[in-house]
Amino acid sequence: MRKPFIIANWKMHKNIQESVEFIKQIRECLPQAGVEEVGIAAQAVALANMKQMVQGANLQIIAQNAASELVGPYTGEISVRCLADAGASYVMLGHLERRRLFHEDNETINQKVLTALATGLTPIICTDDKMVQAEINGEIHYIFDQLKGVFDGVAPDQLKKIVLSYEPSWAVGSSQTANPLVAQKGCSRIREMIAAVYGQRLADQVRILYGGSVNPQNIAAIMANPDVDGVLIGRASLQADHFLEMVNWQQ
Ligand code: 3PY
Repeated sequence: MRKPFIIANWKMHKNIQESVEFIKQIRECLPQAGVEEVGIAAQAVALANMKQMVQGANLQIIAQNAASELVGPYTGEISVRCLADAGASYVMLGHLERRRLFHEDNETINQKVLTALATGLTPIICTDDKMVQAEINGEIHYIFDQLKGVFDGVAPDQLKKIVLSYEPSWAVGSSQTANPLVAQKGCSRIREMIAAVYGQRLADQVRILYGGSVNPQNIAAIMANPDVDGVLIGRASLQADHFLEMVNWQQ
């Protein structure tokens, strides 16, 4: 049984005070940990303050990026060690905006994945829609290559813990309507790829989330798909009442 995982991706929107205030507003109204996992991916400097506010609530603190090296002369980078110290339990890696704006490639993301795993921080590996485009053009290989590169050196028992997400580029940071069928198709293709490389048993255990234009109106339809185990929410997660509506989508 894969537990649903609902994540707010705040990108670079909230400062420390706003992040803390948000947690104060929502922490009493979160679903039970047994029912669903909830997380917020915030700016690194806000994580420690946010962690202090969580106080036993069902809320994971998530970093949005990390350095690929564990320690060393990398001015301006933030290590997974520091993120873990600050209270992060997960780190998002390879988000479309990192790939598109900061030119991160599969090799870099793979290095970050291995470094995170080595320190006990669980990676949330983001992938985009190259698969769907390739499929339309009659080529369905690209996403397999992309994912294979990102998983290089990841052992099967490590894979079980990893979370994946599928975020079509046209839906990220846009107000386009997310399509539940596209969400299901993307997530199921990724699961097929995992099954091809790691076997069906492991593929059935890995959580695969959908990201892009999720909002209170469409979350239930997206979550109703058998291969969609959760969502990464951009803009619609910035308002506490909207986020609460979405984490309580089952009610
Ligand atoms: C979006 O919905 O814009 C996202 O980037 C989710 O990660």
